[in-house]
Amino acid sequence: MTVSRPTGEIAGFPTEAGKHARNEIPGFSRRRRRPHRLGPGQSARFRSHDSATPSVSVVIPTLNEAENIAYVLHRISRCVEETIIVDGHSSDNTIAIAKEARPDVVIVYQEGRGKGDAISAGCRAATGDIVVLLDADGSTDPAEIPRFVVALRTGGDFAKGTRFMVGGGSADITWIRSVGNKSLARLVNVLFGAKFTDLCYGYFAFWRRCLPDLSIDCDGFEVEALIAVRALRANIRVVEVPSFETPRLHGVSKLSARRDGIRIVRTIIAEWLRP
Ligand SMILES: Nc1nc2c(ncn2[C@@H]2O[C@H](COP(=O)(O)OP(=O)(O)OP(=O)(O)O)[C@@H](O)[C@H]2O)c(=O)[nH]1
Ligand SMILES: [Mg+2]
Repeated sequence: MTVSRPTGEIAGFPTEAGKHARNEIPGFSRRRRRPHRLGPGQSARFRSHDSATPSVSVVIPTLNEAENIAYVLHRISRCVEETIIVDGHSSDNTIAIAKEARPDVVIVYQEGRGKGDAISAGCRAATGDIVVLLDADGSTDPAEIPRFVVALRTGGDFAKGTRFMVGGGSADITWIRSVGNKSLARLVNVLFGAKFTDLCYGYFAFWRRCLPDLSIDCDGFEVEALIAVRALRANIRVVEVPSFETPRLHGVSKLSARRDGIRIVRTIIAEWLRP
């Protein structure tokens, strides 16, 4: 993986900051709590070791998204400290357009293949207190980033976007994918005693100090399920955040419902069997 920061410096990874990421986090410890959602009116809590003004890194995996990436980058608030795109060997001019749209964008050149590998690389390159993941196809609106940040600042460790709770929705999901996604969420809920309303959705955020717990080590579209299940297994506090998904602006999906559905089931079962 190679990281290109806007200074023009091209650095191999891990960086010094990345190597010491775990040490940077004072008071990091595993907590023994059952995951749950914040309820309406539940009081906001803030841990002393979480920065009062956390910095935010946005990580966006891209694979041939030249027609969409400028729209997405323009919608990211200037309040976001770091925007990273992780490119998976795009054969179009995604990177050039991204640099033009947002000159301060950090480019990570993915060495492996697949969305999971890209997210893993992007998270390792991120330096913000909070890491937000969203897609490059225009279906996940960066204007919703503050919702995720608020959910984390008011007690959540991992904020998972959901299209299936009040305030969320989708103008994109097909009937077959909706049924598949709900079945997979139910499988996770039964096996892990969770309450997810949505499993396979690429919009989520977490405190970067939780990255070691998530240990993202998969390649493909099973990445969202893997991260959600690892968050449950690590007993970090999971909250759901309503989000509205619009159809991708241009181009075609890289996901295959059948192939990736099977990979997701395998991932969930493997995590359940893992000691
Ligand atoms: N770096 C990288 N990004 C990828 C790869 N595969 C997909 N992506 C990106 O991951 C995001 C989600 O991929 P999509 O093809 O939109 O999949 P999806 O959102 O599940 O499917 P649709 O709802 O039909 O769009 C997009 O930003 C893609 O460009 C990959 O192998 N490498
Ligand atoms: Mg998409």
